[in-house]
Amino acid sequence: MSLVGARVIRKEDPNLITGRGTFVDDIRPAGCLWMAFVRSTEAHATITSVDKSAAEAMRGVHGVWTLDDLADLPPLPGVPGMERHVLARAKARFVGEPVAVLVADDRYVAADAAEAVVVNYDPLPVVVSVQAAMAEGAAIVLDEIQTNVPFGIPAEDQHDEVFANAPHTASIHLVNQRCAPTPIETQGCVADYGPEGLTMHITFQAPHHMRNAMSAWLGVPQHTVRIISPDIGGAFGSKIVFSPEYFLTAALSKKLGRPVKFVQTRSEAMVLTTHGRDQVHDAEVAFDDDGKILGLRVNVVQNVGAWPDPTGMGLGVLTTWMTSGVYKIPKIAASFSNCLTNTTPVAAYRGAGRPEAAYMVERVIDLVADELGLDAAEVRYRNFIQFEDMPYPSATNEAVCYDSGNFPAAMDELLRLMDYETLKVAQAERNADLSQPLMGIGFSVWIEIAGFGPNGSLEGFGHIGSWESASVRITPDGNAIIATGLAPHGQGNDTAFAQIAADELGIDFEKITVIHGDTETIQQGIGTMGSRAIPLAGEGVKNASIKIRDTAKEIAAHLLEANPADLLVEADTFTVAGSPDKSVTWAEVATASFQPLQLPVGTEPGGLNTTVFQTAPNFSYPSGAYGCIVGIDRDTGAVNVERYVLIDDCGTVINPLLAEGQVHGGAAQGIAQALFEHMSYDEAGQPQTSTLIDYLVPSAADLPGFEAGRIVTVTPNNTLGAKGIGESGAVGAPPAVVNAVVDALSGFGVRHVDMPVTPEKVWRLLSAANGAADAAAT
Ligand code: MCN
Repeated sequence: MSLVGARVIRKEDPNLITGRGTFVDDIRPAGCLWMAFVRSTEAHATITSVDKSAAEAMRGVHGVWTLDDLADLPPLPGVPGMERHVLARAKARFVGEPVAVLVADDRYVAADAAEAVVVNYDPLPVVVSVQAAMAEGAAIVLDEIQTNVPFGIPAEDQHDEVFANAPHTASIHLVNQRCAPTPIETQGCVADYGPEGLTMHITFQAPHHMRNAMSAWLGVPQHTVRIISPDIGGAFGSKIVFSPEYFLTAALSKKLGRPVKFVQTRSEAMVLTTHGRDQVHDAEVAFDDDGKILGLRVNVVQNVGAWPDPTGMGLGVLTTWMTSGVYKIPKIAASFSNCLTNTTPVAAYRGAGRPEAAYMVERVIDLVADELGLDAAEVRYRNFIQFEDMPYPSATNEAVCYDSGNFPAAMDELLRLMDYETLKVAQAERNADLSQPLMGIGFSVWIEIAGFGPNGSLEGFGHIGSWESASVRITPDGNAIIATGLAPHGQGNDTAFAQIAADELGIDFEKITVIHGDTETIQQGIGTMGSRAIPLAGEGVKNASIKIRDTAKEIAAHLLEANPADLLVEADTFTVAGSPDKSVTWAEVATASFQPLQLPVGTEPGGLNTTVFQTAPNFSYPSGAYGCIVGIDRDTGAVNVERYVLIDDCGTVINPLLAEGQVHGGAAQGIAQALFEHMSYDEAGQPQTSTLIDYLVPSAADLPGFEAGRIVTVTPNNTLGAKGIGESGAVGAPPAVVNAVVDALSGFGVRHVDMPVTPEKVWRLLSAANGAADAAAT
């Protein structure tokens, strides 16, 4: 029986749920010191003085440093010409930016010492919003570049004639608010710089990427830097950023000759860890009387915060690439600008640029339906790219070619599961009954880019390329060890990789161990980003397993005096087809592989060990159709998600249990973005939501029980036929919620509500509409 496609429970869990996981904060080397920051209380200010004397005099403090004291440290790897330093240089540019660092005996002394450092600031004008930062005469965030808009890509053609001649046009202004990634485990690291080099335990998604960058930054050979990403309690994209604290612990460990540790508190994480989203869209759509879209123009402004992070600078590229969504839009003009502000830097967050695109297109489709008085599902059907159109080159950019998908089929399945026709009748009844909550139905038919990245697309990323490494090694007792360069942090990839290998090797699933996350045991790797585990590393595991199996068959055939082509392998055993009594076990073959006299002539000993550097010819494009039903309290404006139906298409599913878990988690984040989460600042740049009291991550009670279905269109870009699914829920979920809310409120003349759709916003809209109705009646 094939394990690919089976609902296998997670290999990882017994360790984790019995408290045997090893997270960074569990690493406590002897003599370890603690690092703490003095962080800016001002959003934009000249640092006029830093008085370290009281802190330096405290017992247990080993040193206090500003950037001037660490002048030998180079800037961090980053965007050329705009590199950030490990500490603020002359000016503070956002609240929470590290101004000074200190090291003490333990975290309590370190925290007290940080309080004792006195920093004087001369405040400067602050820009928080992109509108303020782009205004004439706005305060400049980075003096060295003298502009707040360091990068952007304009549209080649605005398609004016399409818009001038279209029967209808409509426009919409959308704010995709700033979110904090908020994994359960905050960022942390333990650096131990000894005579033989640096060993670092770190919460990082791409250990090899960090090794390469760290060794270059320290100016030491790569093999003297060992990066270990142990168990990681979630990341959602935020642990791929070169945060200053990682580099400082290494530098200070080297300076002091002692291990140095830093683990963010939760409120530090809210301002130190990069944020996500924060885009403003102005979209204009041209369409005909039937609701067929003729053209789409969108201008995106990305708030990148106070320091441009390379992943943050690339978000607009991904958004503009995906502005066609699942629709045939003949003319697209998509442009973006990156804008600096006095806020925490913005970088990758689950979906990274694609949720913003999906949100824009799906709101635009509802806008068209609303303008023409058409059913929102019907307008989608009229514009879908068809199954026969695949592979489909999008009109957005020549790099974007959808590999596979069947959007009408996904929508059919969604409407069937929702029972749409019955729902519409129920909606009409409910909305006419003032004693019942208002009801709204919303859709999101979305597509995203996964499987980062195809040949060439990640070149330059840590000075390597666009692949993932997968090694398979058979031990003499017939067990298999799989090692991948991909370092997961909650996805359950060990289980999925073992399923793939078990099918190819014919070795029992329980006898397969997966390792990752240590640059000493795994020589090269890229890491986790852009839902690439299965399309890249999974495909690599498959190909490495096939290679090993074929070599093993040669040895088994030699031992059995049979033809390798006649051998079958299953249940840990090679048998000769038609002669089941002639067999040899994997353990016997693996043992023989180390015994030269047992091997066929010309076979080297130790050969059941191979590494594949797996590439892909293209991205994979998962897609889906989501439907949401909301109930809105007419008195308070509170939105209740009554049902959420998810139809996903990630091609071949390796493990439905894990794939559904991934979608549930992502959809929870997407629904939370739609209704609850907003990392907000006041006009002085002070964060208003830097604790989990103010920043509303959802609890299980805030979420519906998900109803999940699936369609399968395989990708031609790997032999598994599998696309990534790790970000799908987060990409697809928000628009269905907002579309449902606007649908519920449409009878009150409401055309749009920005996320998060708080009870207050809805209450104000209902009150305004009721007030207007009362005024009209008198
Ligand atoms: N899977 C499957 N069949 C497929 C594709 C995936 O069964 N065709 C299942 C596999 O079991 C696999 C898992 O889904 O283990 C995820 O695989 P994949 O979609 O290839 O994505 P990655 O492992 O590369 O995950 C990255 C993605 C990203 S980019 C973010 S951000 C993210 C996410 O996954 N952050 C997460 N999921 C997360 N899940 C947890 N628990 N924590 C995070 O921080």
